[in-house]
Amino acid sequence: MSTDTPNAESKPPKLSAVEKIKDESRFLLGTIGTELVEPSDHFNKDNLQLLKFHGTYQQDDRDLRAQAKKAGGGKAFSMMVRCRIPGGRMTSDQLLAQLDICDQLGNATLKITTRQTLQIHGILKSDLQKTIRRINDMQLSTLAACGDVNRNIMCCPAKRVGSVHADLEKLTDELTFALAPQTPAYHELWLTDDETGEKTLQGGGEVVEPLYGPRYLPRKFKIGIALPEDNCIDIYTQDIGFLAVVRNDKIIGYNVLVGGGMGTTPSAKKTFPALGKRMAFVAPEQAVEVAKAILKVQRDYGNREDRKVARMKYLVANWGVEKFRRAVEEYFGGPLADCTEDDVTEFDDHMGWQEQGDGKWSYGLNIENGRLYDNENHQLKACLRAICHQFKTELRMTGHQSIIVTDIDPADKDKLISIIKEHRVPTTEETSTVRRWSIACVALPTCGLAITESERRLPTIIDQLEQPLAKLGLDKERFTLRMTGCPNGCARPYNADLALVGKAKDKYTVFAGGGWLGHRLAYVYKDLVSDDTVIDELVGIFAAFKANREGNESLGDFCARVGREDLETLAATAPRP
Ligand code: SRM
Ligand code: SF4
Repeated sequence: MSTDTPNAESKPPKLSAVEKIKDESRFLLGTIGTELVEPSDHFNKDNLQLLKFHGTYQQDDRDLRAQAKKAGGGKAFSMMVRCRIPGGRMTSDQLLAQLDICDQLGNATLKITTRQTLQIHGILKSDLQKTIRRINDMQLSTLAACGDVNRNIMCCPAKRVGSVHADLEKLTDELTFALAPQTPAYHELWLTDDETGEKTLQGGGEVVEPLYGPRYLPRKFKIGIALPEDNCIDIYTQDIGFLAVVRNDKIIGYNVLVGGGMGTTPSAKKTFPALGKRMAFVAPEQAVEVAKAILKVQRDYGNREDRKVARMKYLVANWGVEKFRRAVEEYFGGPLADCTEDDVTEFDDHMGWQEQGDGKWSYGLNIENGRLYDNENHQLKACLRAICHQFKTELRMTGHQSIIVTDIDPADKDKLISIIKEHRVPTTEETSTVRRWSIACVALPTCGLAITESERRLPTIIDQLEQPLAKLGLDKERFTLRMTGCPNGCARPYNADLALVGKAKDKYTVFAGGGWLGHRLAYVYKDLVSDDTVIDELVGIFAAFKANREGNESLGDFCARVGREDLETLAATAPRP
């Protein structure tokens, strides 16, 4: 290490409680096996931390809490099970299997997440092993879907012929493989039959986790891979972003961004959302080793005492990107080149029909907030089942919680649309622009950290925005609208054109001035806006935009240009629709 790179050993460690749990867990085994065979309907505290690494969270239905308390009962516990589906790519059979699991063992819904994967809610503890096993039977995994490890890697989901997209997907798969935890605990807990439940770690050799070590990372870790003309995976919000540098239709390398992240705790000033910083250019064959080097820097120097500031973005912010890069170079074993000037220029959500370049077509179907369910209005699950049975093609999930059906012959395009319509699911073309470009996190009733509604509230907010937007002539205007039920930022609100972030009961912070390109942080427009005035606040912003925009500037660019105070004044005086 160079002299101005702090030495890992010089740090006197006063480990956080979670660090101790990881350290003593025998590589994530803990006593999960014993608890699994016990009749209790929930797991105890320490194992809850370890279960995350296996892709599952213990939750309770918060809608039922008060009722249960009144009746003298306890919480209605269940497990959320999240898959790891790199780049969101899955087969029709895999989606069909997930739909079966959610119907038979879960709460009959599936959630497409903001990181291109699937979550099942409402799994009983007694069905957990069966659920994880069935997911693995379909060649999917839940290992490292959550926890202090590298999570599901995001990659542009567009299906295109040619080396560019093939290389993006190859890198996604190589990174997934190279950064996967190696512990045999996952296999032993979920994929072997052992009636006793007592587990002792088998196999693994001397070094069970050569990359992570016994304490894994200080915190969760996220990677995204994008093209400059298509930042659909929000590269500036990732711990590591690989931005492809393309010359003559070939990827010649990647500009590597480090230290992005959204989560913040407003009461803790030391926390903040951050955009990734441009660190270095790497050749394609260096990318995996550089990712490993970055991960090792975070592993050895990231904060293990205070989980609030343990994400890599704080290390990058504390050191500055130059010093961080020098540490990466030391682990990598050589100097890295400077970034090229290539940066993000567009964001394609891949909705509607797109040509793949091989004579076939992909259709992006907008899924409102990623929730797949059937009700009296539409049969979304049944629709996807019918599509899977009919076409048996590959499906891809987007970072905006939607789904792309690939490999459709031109002759079958009408058939696909008629299946969608038969199930009364709105096609992308029938979906308003504001709805199409919106996303919301899960929040209530399953998320234990939710302060307000999000996924269940945003659709009705949009219902009330559609008419005013049309009256202002802004109904075709593209802007990202993102909502979260707390400041953790699971729908990446802090770089959107507009965002609502749950702050107190039925009160939101309104953010403005980010943008659909995702390369600028938004500012707090107004805090603690109550639910019954939030529509009025948003319509005020639209009216100000309509009356004062310059040329073709986007909503986010307009809000960033005028700034918070002027935006407030303009919103108060602009003619309302
Ligand atoms: Fe998230 C915690 C849901 C993407 C930042 N997130 C949670 C938990 C597990 C709540 C908990 O800790 O008890 C939520 C489970 C809710 C539920 O009922 O299912 C949850 N996060 C989600 C998902 C499902 C939202 C969605 O509706 O799609 C997303 C799953 C992604 C995946 O497939 O892996 C999800 N979470 C994100 C993102 C967006 C992203 O990664 O692109 C972020 C912001 C980016 C980032 O990481 O900085 C995000 N989630 C957080 C945080 C704040 C982390 C921080 O650095 O402060 C937490 C809380 C924590 O870790 O302490 C959190
Ligand atoms: Fe839960 Fe908050 Fe994430 Fe929404 S943003 S899913 S409320 S942790």
